[in-house]
Amino acid sequence: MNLLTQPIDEIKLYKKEPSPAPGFFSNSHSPTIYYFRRLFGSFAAPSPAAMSAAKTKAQSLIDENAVVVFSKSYCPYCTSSKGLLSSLDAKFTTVELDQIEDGSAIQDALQEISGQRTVPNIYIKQKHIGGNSDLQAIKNTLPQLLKEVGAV
Ligand SMILES: N[C@@H](CCC(=O)N[C@@H](CS)C(=O)NCC(=O)O)C(=O)O
Repeated sequence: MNLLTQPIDEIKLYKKEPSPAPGFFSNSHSPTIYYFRRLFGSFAAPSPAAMSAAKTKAQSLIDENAVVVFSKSYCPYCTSSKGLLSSLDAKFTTVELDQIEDGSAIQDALQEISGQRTVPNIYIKQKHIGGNSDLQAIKNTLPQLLKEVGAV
């Protein structure tokens, strides 16, 4: 057979299809790739659609709650901010970005919204306060502010 003169459709017929992996891994390309995806998938940049959804979600959380703390459960600065708000008996909404699937996309969205990427990322009545050091810096006026926005 002369492959140079053969129509392309016919050549395809001779191409050897890869045989599916047997048994348990027949749906994934290889166990190694599968586990690497599980391990490092969260570091991949969110798709434009995921990014847009995350931005809408972040903005809604900011718009619909008097006090929002975007946080990570293991972050000591976040613990300090949540501790200060709790000590003032404030009602606040916490979003633990390390415990939700779209946390990393929301963190990217927050950077776009406020220019701040670190956590805690705190909003009071839609105003961007900043991080823990910014919250601690307004400690003296915070009780009054929380009262004004109806969080105490
Ligand atoms: N000066 C900041 C420090 C905040 C900070 O460094 N947070 C760490 C977590 S403990 C952070 O956001 N690291 C980057 C990340 O988790 O993506 C503040 O007072 O809030």
